Amino acid sequence: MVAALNPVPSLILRPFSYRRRPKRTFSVRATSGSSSSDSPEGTTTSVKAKEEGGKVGDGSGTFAVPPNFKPPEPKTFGVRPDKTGDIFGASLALFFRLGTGVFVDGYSATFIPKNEFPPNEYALEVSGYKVKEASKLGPRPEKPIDIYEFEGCPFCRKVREIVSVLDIDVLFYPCPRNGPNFRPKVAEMGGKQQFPYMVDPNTGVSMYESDDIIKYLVGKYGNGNVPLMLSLGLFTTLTAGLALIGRSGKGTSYSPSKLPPKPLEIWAYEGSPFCKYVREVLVQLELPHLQRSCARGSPKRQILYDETGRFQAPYLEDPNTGVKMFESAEIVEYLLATYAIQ
Ligand SMILES: N[C@@H](CCC(=O)N[C@@H](CS)C(=O)NCC(=O)O)C(=O)O
Repeated sequence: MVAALNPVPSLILRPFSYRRRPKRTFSVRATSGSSSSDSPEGTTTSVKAKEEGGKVGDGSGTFAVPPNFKPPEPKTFGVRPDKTGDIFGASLALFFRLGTGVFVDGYSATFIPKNEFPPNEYALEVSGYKVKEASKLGPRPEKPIDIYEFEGCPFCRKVREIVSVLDIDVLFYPCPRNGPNFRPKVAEMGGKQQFPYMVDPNTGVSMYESDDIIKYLVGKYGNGNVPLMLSLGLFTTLTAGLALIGRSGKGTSYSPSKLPPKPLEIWAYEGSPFCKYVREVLVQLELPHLQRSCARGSPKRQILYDETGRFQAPYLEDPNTGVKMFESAEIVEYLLATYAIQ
């Protein structure tokens, strides 16, 4: 059977309110035959999933929580001892990219004595002080931007950095090498397999070329200025490439997986090594995921705080199983147990 995955972000992700969570509105239909093109507003997000062991993208929605699954206790800035090398490798990116993707545009921080800080408000705590963080956001996209890319690609990294800097939410369609679903979809939409590829369902604009995507996004959803570290041409691309060496190609090639009917949701940002470690596996398994970008200074940190009683990234919400969890190492184990074809 050939199945069609029809994520229709335009239906579900109506205006992002930073107080109220948008309703998840992806619908997937399993059909035999060609992919559907009847998504409202003409967005080209339907995908013809290729069969792989009869399991890829069957749209059945029968994904179960792994046996004995228990969400782990969150440990902010804690590294599980067996993951020290992985997190260290992922942290090297911060050095090469001078922290680009850690802070939202126009970031500022105010130190307030702990006892003067309002309760129930998110803040980083630093030796007796609460750090109130803020940023300056541009116009907000009503619907998340679709980006087709893969983790181990320097050009894609540049675009992921600007996404975090602008604090915009993105529906990522992973395109690892040999990925059966979204690589062919990009060729179908744009004419060639080149990554990153962006589709903005708010304007109907779609494009290749990382520098063009960056300029488009800062023009539309920022203050029009490309941050210095993303404006240095070859130097930017070289350092974005060096940022990947600590993970030696992780998140580049496809591992056989079951394609779920609904995109996963991940609270994450490019500057976090813990998030990077998780995204590598989301990409490797070709799992579409809606990133709720939440770099330092993002007002969305308060939303997660209100929902869970804390802020910590990454945080995974899987609408296919109902699982919600913190902790990068356990998130990776969960993803492999639920979606990898062994
Ligand atoms: N043990 C956690 C650590 C995650 C973590 O500490 N993430 C940082 C971002 S790199 C965070 O959320 N810090 C809290 C904050 O920024 O307020 C994991 O492996 O996921």
